[in-house]
Amino acid sequence: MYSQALDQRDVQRADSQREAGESPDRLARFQARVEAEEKIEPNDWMPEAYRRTLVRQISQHAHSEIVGMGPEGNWITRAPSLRRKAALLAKVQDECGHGVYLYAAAETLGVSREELVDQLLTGRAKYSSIFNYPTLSWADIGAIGWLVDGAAIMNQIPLCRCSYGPYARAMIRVCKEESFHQRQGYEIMVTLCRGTAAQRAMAQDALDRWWWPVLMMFGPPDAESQHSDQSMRWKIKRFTNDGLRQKFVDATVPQARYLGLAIPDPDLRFDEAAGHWLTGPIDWAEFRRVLAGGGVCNRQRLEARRRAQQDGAWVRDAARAYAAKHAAPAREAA
Ligand code: BYC
Repeated sequence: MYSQALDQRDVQRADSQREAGESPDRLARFQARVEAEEKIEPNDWMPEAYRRTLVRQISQHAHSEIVGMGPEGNWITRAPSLRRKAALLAKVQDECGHGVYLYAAAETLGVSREELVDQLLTGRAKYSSIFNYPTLSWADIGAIGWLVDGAAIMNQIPLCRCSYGPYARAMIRVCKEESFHQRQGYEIMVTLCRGTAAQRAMAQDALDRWWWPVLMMFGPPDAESQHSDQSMRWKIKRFTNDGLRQKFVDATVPQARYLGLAIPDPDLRFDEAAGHWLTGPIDWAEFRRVLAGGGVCNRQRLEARRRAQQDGAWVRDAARAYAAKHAAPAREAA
């Protein structure tokens, strides 16, 4: 622990030394490249704060994909048919793949995957609030695909144009797969809504529980978002949190109506002049509570990751031993 604290101080010292060497000229040249829509690549010069912002966002995104496998993975053995099981299995595997691309993109910024995973397991890094809610019924798998992946696509399509090349390129493939995820979820909802009264009630119950947490996925309101302004200037983010949330609401309300489901918001109304669906107030106290560890499943989700880390220790040891064994003859031959 003590040596870890020292290492952390060393890292912070190195960061501020790098920051001190950032001349206004260099910063202006960097900003001009961003504004000209040039992609910033790993070996290019970049301000330390830009690098830190990307490591934070990309790694939290990676953690979300990995933690996000848990709530759905829970239903693989209980999927109602072989077809549903195969689709869900493929979706959960895709999410693991997304986590891996994203960790690789973060590593291009000079931070190791081990350090990033350690930040998650020690509670220093966040993951999406949405994965701290439980999956209580099969309809939740439909609602997650439709709403959670729908929100993810809304957020991630603009990230395909992020100024940092490796993140933008990873997002292109991720978004293609997310689109399949969203459709498999919506198809589950369509099937349930065309089914028995009990199936329709199950679909409505899932929408009732997931609607508000999904709106919170887009992050705090713009007025309270600490990072949005700077991330927009750097073209890491292309839209604000509220802007994306509104696009999602506008796209999703008609989908709920097609399903014959009611959005659980008595204040929801269409503003003719603005051409937008306006929601009632979001309970930001709940969002803060979940971020602070007080959600229904926070503890369970982190415990699952810690257990996976422990259970995988022998695989990492074996891989290291294998690499060392093969490196020695190669060194001798050289
Ligand atoms: N949950 O200044 P702000 C998926 C934090 S994966 C937790 O607006 P920013 C999927 C934020 O990190 C979904 N924390 O921040 C996977 C910051 O705290 P720190 C994940 C949140 O970064 C499997 C503080 O609040 N998607 O879809 O400008 C199956 C202030 O916020 C949340 C991504 O990660 C939240 N919801 O904007 C199915 C996309 N919101 O870091 C689906 C990439 C905010 O200072 N990330 N915070 O300690 C982003 O686009 C942005 O990071 C956010 C937040 C829009 C999320």
